[in-house]
Amino acid sequence: MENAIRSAPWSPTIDPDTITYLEALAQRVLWLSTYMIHYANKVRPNPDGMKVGGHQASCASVVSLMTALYFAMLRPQDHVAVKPHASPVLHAIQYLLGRLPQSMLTTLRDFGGLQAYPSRTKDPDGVTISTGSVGLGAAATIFGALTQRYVRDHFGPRPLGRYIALVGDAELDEGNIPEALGEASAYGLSDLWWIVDINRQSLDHIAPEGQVVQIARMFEAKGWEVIWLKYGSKQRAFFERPQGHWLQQWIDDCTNAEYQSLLNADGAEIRRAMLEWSTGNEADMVQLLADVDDATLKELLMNLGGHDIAQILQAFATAAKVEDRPVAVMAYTIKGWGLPIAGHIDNHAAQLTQAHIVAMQEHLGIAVGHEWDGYAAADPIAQWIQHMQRQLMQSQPQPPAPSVAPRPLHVPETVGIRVPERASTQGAFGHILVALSDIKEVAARLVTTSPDVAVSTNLANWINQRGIYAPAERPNYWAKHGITSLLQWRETAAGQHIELGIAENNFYLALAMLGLAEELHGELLLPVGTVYDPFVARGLDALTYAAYAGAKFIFAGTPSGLSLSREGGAHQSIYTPLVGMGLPGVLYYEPAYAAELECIMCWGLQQLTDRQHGQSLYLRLSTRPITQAVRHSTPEWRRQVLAGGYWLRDYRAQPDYTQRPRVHIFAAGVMLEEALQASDMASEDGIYANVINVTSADRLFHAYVAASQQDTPSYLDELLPAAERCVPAITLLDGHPLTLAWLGALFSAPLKPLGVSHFGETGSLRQLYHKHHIDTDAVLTAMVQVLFGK
Ligand SMILES: Cc1ncc(C[n+]2csc(CCOP(=O)(O)OP(=O)(O)O)c2C)c(N)n1
Ligand SMILES: [Mg+2]
Repeated sequence: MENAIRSAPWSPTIDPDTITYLEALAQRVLWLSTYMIHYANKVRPNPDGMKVGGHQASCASVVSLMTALYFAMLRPQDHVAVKPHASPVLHAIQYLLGRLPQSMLTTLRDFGGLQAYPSRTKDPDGVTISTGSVGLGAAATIFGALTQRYVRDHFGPRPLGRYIALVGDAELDEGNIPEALGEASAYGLSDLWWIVDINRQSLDHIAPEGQVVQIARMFEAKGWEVIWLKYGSKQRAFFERPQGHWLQQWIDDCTNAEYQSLLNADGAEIRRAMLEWSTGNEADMVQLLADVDDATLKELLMNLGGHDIAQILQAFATAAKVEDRPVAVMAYTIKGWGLPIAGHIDNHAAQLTQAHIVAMQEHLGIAVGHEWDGYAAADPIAQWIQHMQRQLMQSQPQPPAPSVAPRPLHVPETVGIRVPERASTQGAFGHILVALSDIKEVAARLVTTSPDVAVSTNLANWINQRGIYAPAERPNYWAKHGITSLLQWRETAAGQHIELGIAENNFYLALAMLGLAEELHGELLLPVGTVYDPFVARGLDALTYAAYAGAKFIFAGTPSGLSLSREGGAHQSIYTPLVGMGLPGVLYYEPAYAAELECIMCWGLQQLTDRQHGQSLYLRLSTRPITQAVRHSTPEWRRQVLAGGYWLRDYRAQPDYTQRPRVHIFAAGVMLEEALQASDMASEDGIYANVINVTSADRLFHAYVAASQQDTPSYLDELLPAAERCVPAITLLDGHPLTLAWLGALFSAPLKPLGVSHFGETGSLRQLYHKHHIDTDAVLTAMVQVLFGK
C-alpha cells in the first residue's frame, strides 16, 4: 500500500465511551446491512426467481466511517452523497436513529421498498442526494455546496451545512470527478468533505499501484486539503515499538494486490511474506515479530484507519478545522470488513451463505427472532444516541432563515420582446432573459449558468445586467484600466450568472443542485442554462441524474443541427431531440419563432414553481434567422404552442379542399421556412399543402402514448381530427427524422419522414440542406412521392 504523505496527528484523547458506543453501533450496522441483503435474497419470497442482489462487501467497507459520521458528526443541515452500493448501511443507520420504521428493513429492493441505490425521490428516510451512477452523486455535492453559498449570498444568512460525499476509490476513476474538483476551489467552497473509501478494490480488480497517491495529488492539485486515515490505532501503537517502523514500512511497500491477498491468508503466511520482504534486515523483523502471535499479526494487518473509530473521529476533527478549502479524507478500509469475504478479489457481488449468517449472528449475540432489533429506550446506547443527536442539533450556528419564496410566484405569459422581421430563436432567447430581468420577483430568482459558452449562446446582455456570481467581489481589471468590452465581467456575490469551466457534466450537475435549491435550502431558484446542442450528449448521464433526482431547470441547447452550417459535422447536432423525448421529467421544445419561445419560456419558468408536478425544459434553439411568420400571441394560440403544435397554414376551409390533392407538412424549428416555401410552391400546382408547426414533438408523442394507453382523447385528436388522417404527410426537422416519424402511426395514408441521419460537414446552409434532403426541393419531391407514389 502506498506511502502516506501526511496523516492526521494521532491523539488518543477522544472520550472512551464515545468510542465504545460507536464500536458497538458499527457492529450492529454491519449486521443489519448484511442481514438486510441476506433477507432480500435468501429469506423473502422471490416469485420470479431473478437475482435480487446487493453488495455486502461494499457495505461493510464503509460501516465504520458511516457510523462515526452519522452518529457523531452529522448535523441536520448537512447533506451526504452515500456510495451507491452502500445504501443498506445508510438505511440501517437511519433505522437506528429512528428515521426509518423497522418494517422497511425487510423491503430492500422490493417494489415500493427501499431502493437499491439511495434515491431522494423514492427512499423514505431523508436521502437528500441521489447516487447510483458512480461519480455523479459525489460530484453533485460540489454544486450543492455552491448552491448553498449562492442562496445565502442572495437570500440572507442561514446555517451552512456540510456537503459530504462517501466515495469508493474506483469511483474516482470516473472522468467527471477531476472535472468537478476544480470548481470547488474556483468558488472557494469549504463546507465540503469527500471521504474516500480506499479498499483498493473495484468491481473486478485490485487498484493499480500508485493510484492512491495519484488520487491524493489530484485532490491537492485541485486545491483540496488531503487528510490521511491510513493506519489503525493498533498499528500506530506498534510503530512506536523498537524497530516498529519496519511494520509501517512493510505496509507502505506492500503492493495492493499482495496486501489484498494476505487479508485472506493466515498469520503464518503474513509472517512469511513480511520476512521475505525484509531481506537484508531479517534480524530486525524477526526481533520485531518475536512476541507477536499469528492471530495478532493478522489483526494488525486488518487494523486500517478507516475501521478504527478513534482514528476516524480524529480525522473528522482535523477536517472540521479546515475552514478555507474542501477536504478529502483518504480512509484505508477493507472491502467486506468483518465478514468472511473480507478483502477477497471475488467479493463485489458475493453474499454470505446461510451458514455464514448463522455464525455471524451467534458471534454478535443476536438472538434468533430478534434479527431486526434496535436498542430499547433504556439501553445506554440508545441514551447515548439521544444525547449525541441533541448536541448535534444544538450545534447549528444560526437559526434557519425563513423561506422568502413568494407563493405563488407569478411569471407573466409573455414579456413583449421585439424582434426584427427575420430573427433566430437563440437571439430571441437573449432578449427574453433581459426582458425577464425587469420583472423583479422573477428576476431575483433567475440564475443562469453555462460551461464556457455564455457569450456564444447569447447570455451576454443578461450577464451585463445581472453580473457574474463569485463568493466575494473580485476586481474587474478591464473596467479599472478603462478597456472597453462588450461583456462586462463584474464578479460579485450578488451576480446571477454562474460561469463554469468547459465540462458539460458539471453544467448539468449545477443545474441539478440549483434546481433543488428549494428542497435543499428553502429558496426557489429558476435555473436557466445554455450549452451547445451538439454537446448536450457530453453530459448526458449527469442530465439523466438531474432529471431522476427531480430537479427543476431550463436549458437551451443552442445552436443546433445542420443549420450551424459553417461549423461542420462535429458541431452539428443530430439526435438531440430524441434525448429530449426519451428523458422523463424534461420536456423538449423546438420553437420556430420568437413569439413561441417567449410563450414557452414564460410557461416553463412557471412550471419550475410547481415543485410537485412541474417539469424541466429543454429548448432546442438555432442561430439561423427566419422570417417571423407569427408575431402576435393569443391565449388560444399559446395553448396550442404549449400543447406541442398548431396549424400554421390551414387550407381546410377552402371550398374545394377535398377535391384537390392534399398533403400535411409537419415541420419543427427553423425548417418552418422550407415548409412554408414548399407549401407556397405546391399551391401554384394546385396542391393544398397544410403546414403544422410542431413546437414539441415530445408533447405530441406523449399525448399519443397516453391516449393510446388509456383510450382517451388527447390533444392529437384535436390537432389531427380523424378526417385528416387519410391525407398523405411529410415530417421535417433539422434533426433525426425519428423525432416525428412516429406520426405515421396515426395515418392511413403514406408518411415520409425527412430529417438528418448522417453526420454533417462544413458548407452553406443551402448545400447542406440539399445534401441531407431537408431543403424545399426535398419537401416537394417527398410531396410528389406521398401524393402520387412516384
Ligand atoms: C457509471 C457507473 N458505471 C458502473 C457502475 C457499476 N459499478 C457499481 S460499483 C462498481 C465498482 C465501484 O468500486 P468502488 O467505487 O471502489 O466501490 P467499492 O465497491 O470498492 O466499495 C461498479 C463498476 C456504476 N454503478 N456506475
Ligand atoms: Mg473500492
